[in-house]
Amino acid sequence: MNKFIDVTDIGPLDKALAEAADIKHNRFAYTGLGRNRTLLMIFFNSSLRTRLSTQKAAMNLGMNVMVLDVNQGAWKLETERGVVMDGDKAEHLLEAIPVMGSYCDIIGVRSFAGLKDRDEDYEERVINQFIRYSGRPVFSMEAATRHPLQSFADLITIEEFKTKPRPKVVLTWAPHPKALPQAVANSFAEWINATDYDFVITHPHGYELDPAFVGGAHVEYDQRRAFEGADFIYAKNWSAYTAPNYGKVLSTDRDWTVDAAKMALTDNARFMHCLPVRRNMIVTDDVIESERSIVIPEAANREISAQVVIKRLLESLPH
Ligand code: AN0
Ligand code: CP
Repeated sequence: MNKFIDVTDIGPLDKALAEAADIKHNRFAYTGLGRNRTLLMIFFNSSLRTRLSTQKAAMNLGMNVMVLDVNQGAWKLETERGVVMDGDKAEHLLEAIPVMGSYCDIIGVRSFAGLKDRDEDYEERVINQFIRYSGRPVFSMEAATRHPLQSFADLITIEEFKTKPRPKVVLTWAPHPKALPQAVANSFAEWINATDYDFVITHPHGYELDPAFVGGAHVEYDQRRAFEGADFIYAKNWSAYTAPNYGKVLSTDRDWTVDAAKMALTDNARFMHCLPVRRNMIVTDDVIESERSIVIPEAANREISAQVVIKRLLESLPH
């Protein structure tokens, strides 16, 4: 594996899940693999979990880790080619990327969607430029349209907590005051569609996701109906995908907030969210604090998904 951008990069999911289970029980079995290897983590956007879990995963593998917050202390970067750079941006990404590549062996990149130009976001320009110009294996720490380390951790978590072979998994939109990317929802759909689970997506009209990610999932506009008999409720907000509303907040209707009355419609479902979560917008205090909530073990599994991915990237490096 020499990049990790989407579900296809990880190969067969049963193998990846078995490797995750092995690593979870033997976190320090591969400390020799990362010796004298350096991970560079580049953040164009904020993070708590991704930053800490990915650094921890790399340290478990014996790596050295460098973290760059592009917006704090680095030169402002131009990303468009052909621009006359007479504004506030002092450096071009096309120089910055190979320079950064020269100091490390593996690069992780976080770069969210701009939510202004759909084509630009869905072309994944920033992470693709890293792949093309860094000369290093690159992995996504959430790019414009996907968050695969999150989805992999979500899948590990569902496998750990499921009580039937084919659980009913429901991805539900929930309200949020600010425009958020579709990345977490897209990626979750992409990974769950790669399993044989019963998969339902529910959202208000206007919040349809890219059909390429929805795939064969059942889309149910009535949230309460979607919740019936569910084993896992996965809540997430996203902004509109469909033109002409791309990147817009169309609703903050708290009738879509996940609460105890809706959870009572499920088959005693587990509650999941990638975090950070806005309480009493996305989910009520009592639901996220209930014993059915697995948001903390879900977040803990980010260390495991990252370690599988970094281990495989290390194994791909020339000796
Ligand atoms: C981001 C998002 O929705 O993509 C990161 C989630 C992991 N969330 C926020 O910006 C609140
Ligand atoms: N779930 C997730 O990626 O969290 P952070 O944005 O805090 O990294």
